Amino acid sequence: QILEPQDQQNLQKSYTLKDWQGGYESLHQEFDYWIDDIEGEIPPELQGTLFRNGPGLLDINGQKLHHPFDGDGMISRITFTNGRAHFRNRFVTTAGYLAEKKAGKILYRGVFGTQKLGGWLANIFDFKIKHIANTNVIYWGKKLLALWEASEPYLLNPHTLETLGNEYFNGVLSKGEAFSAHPRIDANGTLVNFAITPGLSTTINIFELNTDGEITNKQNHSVAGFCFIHDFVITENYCIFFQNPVSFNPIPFALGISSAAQCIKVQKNQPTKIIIIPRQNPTKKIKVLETQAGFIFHHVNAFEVGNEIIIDSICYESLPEVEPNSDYRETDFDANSPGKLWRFNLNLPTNTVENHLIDDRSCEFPTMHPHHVGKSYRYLYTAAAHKSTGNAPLQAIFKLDLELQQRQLWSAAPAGFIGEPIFIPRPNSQTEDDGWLIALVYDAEHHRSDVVILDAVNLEKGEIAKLHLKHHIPYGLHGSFTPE
Ligand code: 3ON
Ligand code: FE
Repeated sequence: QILEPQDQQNLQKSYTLKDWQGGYESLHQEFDYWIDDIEGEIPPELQGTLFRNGPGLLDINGQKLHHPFDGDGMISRITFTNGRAHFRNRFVTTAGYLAEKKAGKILYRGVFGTQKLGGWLANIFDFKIKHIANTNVIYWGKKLLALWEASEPYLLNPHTLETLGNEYFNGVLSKGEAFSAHPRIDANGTLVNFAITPGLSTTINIFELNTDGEITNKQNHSVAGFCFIHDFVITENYCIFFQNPVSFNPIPFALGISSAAQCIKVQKNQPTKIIIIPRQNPTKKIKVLETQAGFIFHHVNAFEVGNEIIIDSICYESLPEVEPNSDYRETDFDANSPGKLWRFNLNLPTNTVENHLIDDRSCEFPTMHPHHVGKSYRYLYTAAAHKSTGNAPLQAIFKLDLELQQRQLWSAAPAGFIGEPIFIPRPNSQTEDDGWLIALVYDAEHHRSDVVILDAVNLEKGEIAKLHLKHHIPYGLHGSFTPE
């Protein structure tokens, strides 16, 4: 059979597995320098600091972690000032990080499959999981906080990135209490966050923090069944949670055979429960609607229109395998289902949900204008695959105009691999997409990372500036920008 040229192109991959794997090497060194290897020009109006978090170590003294989500949190800080940029990175010195560094071996079980050496016998009945701080980092109320959803935040010095201890918000959190890695800041400048304490029934806590970084309100709710909820959305009046259709069998975890997350199985044909909790007036009842959504890690945004709530989310048909004997470095992208953007329309009077696919492209780490959180919005940005269909590593930034259904793509393929983009509004901007997108791009050709700055109005004109770091940064999770 003779293939048409476009089919041949489609068969060709935009990446090699070997190039992609390079971004999963540990970074041991802690750096502190002005970036001087720059292509293009840093916009002088771009002033402030970008903080990023993610696993910095993918092994402990050569013993490989089973999954990147088990890696110790490392904070990177890029400060933009008067057209220059400064880089610094530092590990969050959690108790577990320090103990394993000293011992030179894995001492704890990780949530996503990392085990102590010695097989199940070495892990049986060990329920102590390692508390890491690798998922997000926010600067709020003059506090720099490293977040991980299963326990309390770590407080860091925003300049030196030194770990100062845990943050309990004047005793509102108790020791070991969860505080999620996905806070949302509403239009009034209130930070809203949640916490999940799973069990046979699950507790959902909702926190509101003022701009001084104090918790001013804490609600508790109990919902039926086990929950794995990584992210949520807010609107003016509601907090909304998608209870993924999963079952949890803790026995293999107790017996030392597998980790907690490996005991979670997606129940493909079960509905997702959408839990709608009023933000004010807690006497108003919680509403639970049902839909078919597969598995969700991240939402983009939500907003109310009349009696409807509209929510945009990234949905997977199933969870990627984290099986005990698998190696994430050998991921067969074609065998996993891609994350795709869906819109959910919740009709509150009729208790019905409609959903539709927004775009077929594989994507993850969505973002948008910070002032439109919980409100209607027009532009969505996300890391995405280079090609418009199929599952592949994130190599591109995709912009969607939800109003005019227009799309733009900036791609770093074949040797570039991308993490979460952050949208930074231009000071005094008048339109929603007037600003910059900044992302870390792992360049496999030079085994180093670049800080890439794009004009969010037009991604396709190419990068405004590309800042070459002296080293790579392992693929990260989330981060945030502060104009301070
Ligand atoms: O038994 C419970 C179950 C459970 C899963 C107890 C629990 C609370 C300890 C728990 C813990 C959950 C945790 C710690 C989740 C952490 C998640 C995390 C660190 C990251 C999630 C990232 C999500 C995505 C979609 C990343 C995508 C990355 C790429 C596409 C490639 O770079
Ligand atoms: Fe996340």
